[in-house]
Amino acid sequence: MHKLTPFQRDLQKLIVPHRKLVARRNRVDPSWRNGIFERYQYPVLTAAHTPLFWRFDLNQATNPFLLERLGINAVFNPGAIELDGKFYLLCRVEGADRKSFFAVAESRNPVERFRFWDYPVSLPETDNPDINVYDMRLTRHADGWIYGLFCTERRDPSAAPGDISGALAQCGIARTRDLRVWERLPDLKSAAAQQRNVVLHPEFVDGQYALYTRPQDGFIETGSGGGIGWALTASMERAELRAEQIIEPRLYHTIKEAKNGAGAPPIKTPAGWLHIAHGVRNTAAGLRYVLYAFLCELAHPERVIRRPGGYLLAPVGEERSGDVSNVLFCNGVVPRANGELYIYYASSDTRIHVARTTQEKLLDYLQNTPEDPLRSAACVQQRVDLIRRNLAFAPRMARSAPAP
Ligand code: M1P
Repeated sequence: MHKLTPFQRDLQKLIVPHRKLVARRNRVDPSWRNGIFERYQYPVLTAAHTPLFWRFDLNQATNPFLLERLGINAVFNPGAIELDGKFYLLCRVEGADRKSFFAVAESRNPVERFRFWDYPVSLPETDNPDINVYDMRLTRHADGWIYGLFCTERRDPSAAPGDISGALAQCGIARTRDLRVWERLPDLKSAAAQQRNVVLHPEFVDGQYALYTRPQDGFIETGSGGGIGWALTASMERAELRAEQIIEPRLYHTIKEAKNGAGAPPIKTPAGWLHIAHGVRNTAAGLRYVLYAFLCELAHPERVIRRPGGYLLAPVGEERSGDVSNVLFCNGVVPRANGELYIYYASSDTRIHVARTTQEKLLDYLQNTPEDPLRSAACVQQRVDLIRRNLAFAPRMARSAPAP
């Protein structure tokens, strides 16, 4: 039998586990139960899922030690879409060099076996080249295009000479029919110094394109201003916002105290537009990002009509740690014709997971979860009301305090 050379043996040691990882089945995590959504045992994509031929030079003549030449650091924050019965994740892939780029992974199954296309997305640049691009939201718009709105970051031209981290974040815009060929359009023009987490509404509103925004001034990390904004533009080919109205503000001592941002494009349901967004608060250990949901009126997508208190999804287990720990982020949800919803979310800027629910359950959650009453005493009252109702209904559940 033909004996493998040491190089071939080393290559096999890469190929075999990689194949196994990409083909791995994913099951519902039986240890999680809140009735609202199901978690899955494994992440759907990680840096280790990226093709070996993106990372290694596989030619023994030019790479005798089979060294990794272009490492991948993380795969996270994907836009998501279903096309002709297949599921596509437009991932933020971060190289070992810190630059992010976009790459498509596809699967026939929404929870497992995602495989990257051979090449990442070749995103055309504008006259002002992006330094970093990330977090694309995919919107299948009523005009027939699939739009990708993403964050484009460039060095702040007004930064002091010694300041090499001052950056300007703006909304980049591209569109496609097939996720393969992309047409780059001019960046969004708005009055805000910083603009991230911009999401395109899927339908025309008053004959115009409607955008969820996050206008901020000043320093990129928290800035001032913020809240989820709403604005209209006549064209996406020269998208320009005149006025932005904050429709979903930040609030003191809530999960969205420091920042919030629109996530996936909203989902149209009979009860309204369903949003999954992220909220950020400060902790002694740094910022904590969680996902939350709200519902907007069908005829007036700028009017929030339901705001369940607290978070929908927060990091648990391995989700808690990574490059930026204590972060969940979502910019892609796939609604299915049968009412299922697949929420793709990233944990700690490192890997991608999926949660499964249904439109019916999420609407129940949105319509019957009480709002955050904003004070401890009022929160206790909310819980006491629930306990009372439960114990009247099921008195045998009561556990009185042990006698002193
Ligand atoms: O590191 C957490 C997230 O921080 C930014 O999100 P936001 O603008 O809402 O603070 C983005 O860089 C995002 O990609 C990242 O996951």
